[in-house]
Amino acid sequence: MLREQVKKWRHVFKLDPAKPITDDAIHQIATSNTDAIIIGGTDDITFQNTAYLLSKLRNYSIPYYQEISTSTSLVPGFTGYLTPTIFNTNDAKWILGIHHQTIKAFGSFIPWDQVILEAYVVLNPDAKVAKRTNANTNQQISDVIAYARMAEWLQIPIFYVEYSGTYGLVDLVREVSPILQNTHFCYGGGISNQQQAEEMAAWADMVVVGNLIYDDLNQAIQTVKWIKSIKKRGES
Ligand code: 1GP
Repeated sequence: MLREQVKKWRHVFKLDPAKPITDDAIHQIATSNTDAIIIGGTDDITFQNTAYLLSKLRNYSIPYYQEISTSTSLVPGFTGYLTPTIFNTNDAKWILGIHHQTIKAFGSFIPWDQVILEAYVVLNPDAKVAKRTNANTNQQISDVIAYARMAEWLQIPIFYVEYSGTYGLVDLVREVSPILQNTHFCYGGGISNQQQAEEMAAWADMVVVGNLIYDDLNQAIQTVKWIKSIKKRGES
C-alpha cells in the first residue's frame, strides 16, 4: 500500500515540470539513492511538461509520484499520486474543493490504492504556493502542533511543513516531531547545505529537496547522504 511505502521515505527530490532540466541531471537525480521523486509545482504545470518528465523517469527503477496541483495536469502512469490539502487556508477550494471537482470528473478512473492525501501547513509568506492558496502563514508553533494533531487524528498519511523557497524554523520542526506517530512527518524548504540537511533530518521523518536541484545539482545530490546518515531523534 502506498501509505506503507511512504513511511519508508527519508529523502525525496521534488522536480518542477515548469523548470528546464537536462537528461544528465535527471540521470543523477534518479540514481542518487533518494527514496522517491515527486513531480509537482505551483505555476505553469501542464499535462505536457509533466508527461515529459514522466517519460524521462520511466527509464529508471526509482518510484515517481505526481503531486497534483490541477486536474488538467493529471498524467496517468505514475507510481502513485499525492494530493495536497492545505490546512492553513480559509479558502475551501484548497482544502477539499479541487479534490471534489477532480473526483467528480475522474471518479470511476481513480486508482484509489495509488493515491494519498498530504496535509500541508504552508509557512513561507513569499512562496508562490502561499500566495496561490491564500495560506495564513502567520502561525505560532502551538498552531502548527494543533494542525499536526489534526493530521494524526484524521489518519492522513503525510503532514508536510512547507517552507518552499526558504529555510524554516528548526524549533518548530523539533516541537512538531513528537506529535506525529502514525502520520509521516515531512519537512520541505530551502535546504542548501549540510548543516540544514542534518538539522531537519534530526526531527522530520522525511526531507524534500527542490530548488537546490536547479541551483547547485552537485550539492543537491550530496543531500541524499547527509540526510540518510542522520538518525531521527527519538527513534530507537
Ligand atoms: C517544495 O518543499 C519543497 O515544495 C522543497 O522546497 O524547493 O525550497 O527545496 P525547496
